[in-house]
Amino acid sequence: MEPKQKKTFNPIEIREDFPILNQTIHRERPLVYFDNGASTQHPRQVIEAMDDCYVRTYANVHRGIHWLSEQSSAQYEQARTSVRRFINASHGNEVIFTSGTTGSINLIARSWGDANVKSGDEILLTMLEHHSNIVPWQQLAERTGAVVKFIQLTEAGELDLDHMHSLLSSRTKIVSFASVSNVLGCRTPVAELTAMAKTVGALVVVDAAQSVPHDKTDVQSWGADFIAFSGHKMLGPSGVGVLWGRQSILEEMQPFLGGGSMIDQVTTDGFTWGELPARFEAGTPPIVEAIGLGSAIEYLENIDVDQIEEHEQVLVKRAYELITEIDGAKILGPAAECRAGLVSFVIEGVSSQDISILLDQLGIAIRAGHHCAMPLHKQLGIKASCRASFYLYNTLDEVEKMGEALKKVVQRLR
Ligand code: 7TS
Repeated sequence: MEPKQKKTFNPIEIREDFPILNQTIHRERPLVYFDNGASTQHPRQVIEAMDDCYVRTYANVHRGIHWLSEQSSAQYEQARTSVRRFINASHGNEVIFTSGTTGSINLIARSWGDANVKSGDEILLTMLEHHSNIVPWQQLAERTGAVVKFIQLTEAGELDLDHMHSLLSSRTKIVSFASVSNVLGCRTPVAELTAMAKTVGALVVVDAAQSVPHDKTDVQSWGADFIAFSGHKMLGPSGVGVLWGRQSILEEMQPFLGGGSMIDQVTTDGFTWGELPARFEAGTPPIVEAIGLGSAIEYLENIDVDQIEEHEQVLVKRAYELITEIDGAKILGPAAECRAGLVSFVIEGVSSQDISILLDQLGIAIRAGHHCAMPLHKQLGIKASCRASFYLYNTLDEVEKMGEALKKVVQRLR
């Protein structure tokens, strides 16, 4: 189904689609949800699409020749088509459903990495990465004897492209980086980094978990070989995510999980693989979750991603101002103008954990901790930070509330 006429963007109207946001907690305080970097909430449309599948059309996919299986298989494949359209992939075969960003990156490390990476090869990451884009590569390095290297950040908190340049060599086999940092909120220049990596013939992987939900994604213009993202960060359910891979590379890759669906023939002597994308979707996939993700994409397509991005800019700019007014506050990462819709900060002499606990008592959900980016926190000389991360249903009024609450909380904790 092609997207309909886009709605005019209005966060107040949008909120009506999200039942979970319309509640009070902790002594009648309206819930303010600013933990969207971890996971987003679900509109009725997504809940209803999943519910409808369970109520009317659920069966396993690509197996039974019966009505229910045909219905659910068609809906599952429709979801793949929606993903393809949303990220501008050239073919549905390039869209593999996985369990999430973590599942996607592990798939690449196992399937492509084990076959192509040798002792002495180098895997280049950045200091911005989430553990999901570090540990699978460290595991690959342990298995193969490859070496993992990290591109450093500049004083301004951006990737140091000169350092990247100095690290690239004929030994660089893989370059993998986030398109948006889940801590600093900065966007990385994906096409430029990809072009640099390609000068030494490296495979390019983009961890797009924090950008696909918020920014327009065009995998063809990025020029990377793989991108990974998660359904639950873009209004969809948990348990489903996407690996987009260049078809010519996927065709050459061996599946890392074996089982049902991924084969063509199995005999007592061995097996032959199936076609794409089934080759990488062994076993029963997250059927209803993929259908939910398809519905989330249709919801986002009705709105216009550019407007979501603009709205988040307004919120982040105001949050930046309000946090900066607090004595001893330090915002991590670049200036408000060039960041995606999240802001991480520390406040001198006050524990991030305590801030988050007291904000929660006032109904405001933020995240405190290392946000699964321990190397970055270590580099910044801190153990933890607070993070407020926004999405299309958040309002300026909520940001003002957080600013006021933060002042009170810090006063109390000092
Ligand atoms: N990459 C980035 C950049 C992320 O932000 C996350 C999750 C992941 C990978 C992993 O995604 P998953 O769906 O496979 O778990 N980030 C966060 C976060 O910032 N807070 O909680 C989860």
